[in-house]
Amino acid sequence: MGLPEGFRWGVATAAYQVEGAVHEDGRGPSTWDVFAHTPGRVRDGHTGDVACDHYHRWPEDVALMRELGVNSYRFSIAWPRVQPSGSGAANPRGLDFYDRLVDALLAAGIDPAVTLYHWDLPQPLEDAGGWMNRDTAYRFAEFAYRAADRLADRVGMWITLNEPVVVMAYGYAFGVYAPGRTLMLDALPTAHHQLLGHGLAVTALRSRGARRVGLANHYSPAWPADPSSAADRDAALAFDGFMNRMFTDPVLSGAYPDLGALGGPGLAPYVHDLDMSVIASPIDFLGVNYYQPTRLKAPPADGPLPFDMVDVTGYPVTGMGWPIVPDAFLSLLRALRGRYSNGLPPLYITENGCSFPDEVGPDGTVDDTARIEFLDAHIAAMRTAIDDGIDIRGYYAWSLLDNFEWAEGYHPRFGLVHVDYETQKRTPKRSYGWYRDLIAASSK
Ligand code: IFM
Repeated sequence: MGLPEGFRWGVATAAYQVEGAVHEDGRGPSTWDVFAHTPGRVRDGHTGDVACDHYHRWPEDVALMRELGVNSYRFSIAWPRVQPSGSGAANPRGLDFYDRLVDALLAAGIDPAVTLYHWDLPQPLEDAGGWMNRDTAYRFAEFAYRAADRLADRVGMWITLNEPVVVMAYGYAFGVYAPGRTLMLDALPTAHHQLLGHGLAVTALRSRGARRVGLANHYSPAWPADPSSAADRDAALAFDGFMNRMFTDPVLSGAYPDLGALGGPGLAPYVHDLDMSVIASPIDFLGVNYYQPTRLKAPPADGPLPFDMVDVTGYPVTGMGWPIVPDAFLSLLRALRGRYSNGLPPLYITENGCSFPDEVGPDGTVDDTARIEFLDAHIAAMRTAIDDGIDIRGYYAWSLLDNFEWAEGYHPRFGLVHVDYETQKRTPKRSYGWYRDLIAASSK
């Protein structure tokens, strides 16, 4: 079976990871500016201050995308550019940047797909409690309104949140990402407040004419370490609820999954009347970010969580050490369809990709055969899912450019295009040419 009509082949980035220019045109500080500038938080003290300088070099980057042949670019809008203090009137100069970018993309035949929240919370909102504070959900909807007010006439696709589970877990529970809080299970309210922000933003976006609205979740198939062990199977189920269901069930079916395994009262104390119906506002698509499966075993009796993660062995790994398992991607897509059946909206693969320690060779090329193999196998898995009748309408490779990989700084290289951070020279890797040919062939 072929791809659906109008299938989107894209590439993705996020503001803090590529833009740089953190002090320009009235941008305020975000949690990631503060976190990255705190000694010991990011490997080798790297920060997003300059990143890929996409804020200035976007014309070159749009030209790279046009040459690549993608018909969509997924990027995020930095909230602290639009509302430097996190609320109030929009900063027009901040929005001007995205306005220019959107126009240039459209002129190049590339449809913009905008993410509103890819983790760069304005620091003044964090100072007021961040996502632990219910009010942040309302501030987020206000930001969504202002962004759409300026751009919804030209932006066809809006993604409210990117991977809210990562914000909750890495940002507020374990403290390895901004804002670096270590609340463990007390971080749960950040799940509800992000989802409430999503639901409120859906309405705000539509009120300004946004045509297609959804969110992008991170999914990881949960494998019991020993499938014959009931305790390991319970651990995998608990992880599945936490990772794969907590941010999807409420949106698609209006209720949280059973979080009893986490102990305590779960999310009930934070849910106000009508919240669940706001969160379940109909969406037009679900964004799926997939990288790897996770293996779980029962935790020790005094463990803080109802699961322990163990290495997935027996597979090749990426530069991050992540196991490469395209079959798990296919089973994830089938599981989503099985779980939500008719309630599942069309899917877009909003992120999929891998890092490797790519280097420019003496002949000036970057031979990233391993990335080509990764992408080839995962795209094949997606095509099998489409053949199965799963409604998948687009695939965005993560990422267009090598970029700031959060707590790992610039060490991992996820791009189809190599970036020399000393000179900002862009060098398309072999995978760029491979993806270009794939897109051209599938468009015939
Ligand atoms: O770089 C990140 C991105 O910001 C969110 N999804 C996972 C990617 C790779 O870790």
